[in-house]
Amino acid sequence: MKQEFNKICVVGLGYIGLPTAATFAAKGYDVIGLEVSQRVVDTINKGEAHIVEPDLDMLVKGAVNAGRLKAVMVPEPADVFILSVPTPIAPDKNPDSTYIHKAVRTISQVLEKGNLIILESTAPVGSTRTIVSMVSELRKDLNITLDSSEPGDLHFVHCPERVLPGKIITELIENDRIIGGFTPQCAEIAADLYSSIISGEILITDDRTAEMAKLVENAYRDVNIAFANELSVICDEQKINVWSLIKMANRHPRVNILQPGPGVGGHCIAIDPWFIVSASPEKAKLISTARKVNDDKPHYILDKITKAADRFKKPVIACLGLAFKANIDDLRESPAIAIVQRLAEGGNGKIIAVEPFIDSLPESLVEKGISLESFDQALQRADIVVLLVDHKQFKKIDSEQLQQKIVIDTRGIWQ
Ligand code: SAJ
Repeated sequence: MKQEFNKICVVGLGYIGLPTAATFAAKGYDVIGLEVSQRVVDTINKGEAHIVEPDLDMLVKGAVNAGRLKAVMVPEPADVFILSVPTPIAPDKNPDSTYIHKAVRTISQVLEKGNLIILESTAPVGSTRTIVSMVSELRKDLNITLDSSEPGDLHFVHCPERVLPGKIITELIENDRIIGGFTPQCAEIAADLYSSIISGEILITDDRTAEMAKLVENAYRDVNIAFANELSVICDEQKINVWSLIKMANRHPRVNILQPGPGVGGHCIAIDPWFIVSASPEKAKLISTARKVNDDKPHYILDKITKAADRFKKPVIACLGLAFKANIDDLRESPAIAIVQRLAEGGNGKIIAVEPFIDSLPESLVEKGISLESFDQALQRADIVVLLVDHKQFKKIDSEQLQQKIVIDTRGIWQ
């Protein structure tokens, strides 16, 4: 079924929302981005991106200059609403859908018959249906049926984002895309829209399967990283170099072990598996164990650093990298941040952080007496060098710079 969509409203201009908004704008749609942060709105309306992501700056600049992308703080009517707001977990590890619900209440005021509402945020199974029932409560003037076999005035789908930070623009266009419709007709309409921006294949299903598919993809990766992390701890105990071991094991045609690290960070892999555990706590045994293995890894690394620091009176410890993974500026849920913070709290000497992708440290680290220094400066001063993120800037190093220092390389880049 063909439906004409011209104006798109993207709710939440973060790591997913902004690239999505700019990509639709580049294809000729009129796009407005609804944001709660004045700073983000101002930055985007100047034609700049507030996050570091390859090619994003150029895309945003082009879209804003062409008058196709505008950031706003007050909702306006549109043909399509794409929700890309955060879905964190609460301290008790249950999903926190507050931002989705807030976004739904906001857009409800301006929804019109024929609108397509797309949930792109990763969300617990059942979230799309909750949105349908929320809108049906909030807009009694529209015909919104909770029976997915009957068509209503609005169309609802879940189309999970699946892009990898650091490659967002490429993957946004090239990845296959799952579209789960509240009704088959909803999915068809959304597929028509996405086919105008993506070159990957569109896979159509129902909303609940689409929600679960996204959670499963990230849980699968988490379990596999947990295997690598557990292996690294076992190998430490058995005095085996885990990096050479993995390289060799991976030469088997059906073995592909991932890389150990200081823990799993970011707003996705470390969070989404809990949505499955929260819904099926008795059944999701492997998924929940993997989460615990990965969550334990920063403590293990911290312990290693503390033991090394005990050999000095007041050691200078250089911690290389704060982002949750290589070559991005995203510090959300970063194991490196957790390690550096706890190190400082433990009074383990002078802590220097090196993070080439940021200009200033978060206040929470400054308060703990941590300073941000250049790579060279930090190497000169350090007694202990801890490599936490495999940023490209850290890969080239003169081995002499590490002589006389205790080196803890959590990513295996200097092996
Ligand atoms: N990590 C390791 N070892 C590895 C791979 C990753 O320790 O071998 C760590 C990273 O350092 C990082 C964390 O895991 O701390 C997550 O990094 P990642 O690159 O695996 O994933 P994200 O969080 O950047 O993006 C993931 C992707 N999901 C999958 O690959 C299944 C992406 O496609 C999703 O769109 C994204 O989550 C999301 O938004 O859900």
